[in-house]
Amino acid sequence: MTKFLLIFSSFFIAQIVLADQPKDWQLGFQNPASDGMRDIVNFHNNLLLPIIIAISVFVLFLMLYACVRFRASANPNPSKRTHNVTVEILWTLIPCLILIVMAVPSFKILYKQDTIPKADLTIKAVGYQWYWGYEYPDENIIFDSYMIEEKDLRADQPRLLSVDNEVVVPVNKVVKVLITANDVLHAWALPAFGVKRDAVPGRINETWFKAEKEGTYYGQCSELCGIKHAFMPITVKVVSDEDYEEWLSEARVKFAKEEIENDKLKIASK
Ligand SMILES: [Cu+2]
Repeated sequence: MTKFLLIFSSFFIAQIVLADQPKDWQLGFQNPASDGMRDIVNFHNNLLLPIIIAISVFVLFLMLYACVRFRASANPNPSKRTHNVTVEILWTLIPCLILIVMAVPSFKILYKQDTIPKADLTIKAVGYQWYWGYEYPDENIIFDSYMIEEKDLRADQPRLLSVDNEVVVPVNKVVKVLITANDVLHAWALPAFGVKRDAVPGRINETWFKAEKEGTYYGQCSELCGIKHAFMPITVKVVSDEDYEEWLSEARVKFAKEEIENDKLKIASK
């Protein structure tokens, strides 16, 4: 019994520690890593779930009650009634009220997500068939982010979610994400931050997040975009300010925008 409890509790502890990616047999959301996602989880757990459970239980009760109470043997002469004004008003009004009760907090969350606070840094994500390209416009950094093939994965890298070049952002900073696409519709989505925006060719969408704890977070393209739609994951590494500065200084050299463009020009002129 103790052994069972140990295994059982370690399962939950593991869930808390490695909370940034989908798990086998997972139920519900990933653990939130931003304020926005916490709002979504609270809305779902404290309002939607109780309403869903109450309605399901009520409907089940009605069905069972009707089956027993109005069964043919107990009710040889069936009622001929077709209308009942009171019941009709009630079953229109009550669902309307339930919808209003749900809509108010839901809109609050939507508007909160929509107002972008003053950004500490901006990144641009561009969807391609089938990988993501990233730009740090203020730092002159540009790079592509491809999924790592299964055979090349390290032991700590999750399958279908790891990429060669991760997006790196500092912890507790407002990150504004500009999202667009270069060919077809894609969507940049990161469940732990509560972020999902369509990437539309010829148009720039905006969203934001403020990651509250360091770690690696995984997301996927969430708009059916072609045959390799499932193979263009998103990996965001949230690091301390010092680590971010260190990464920046390396990335400014490794992913320098001008140099890449000059190289392209050189190749074109040859
Ligand atoms: Cu896509």
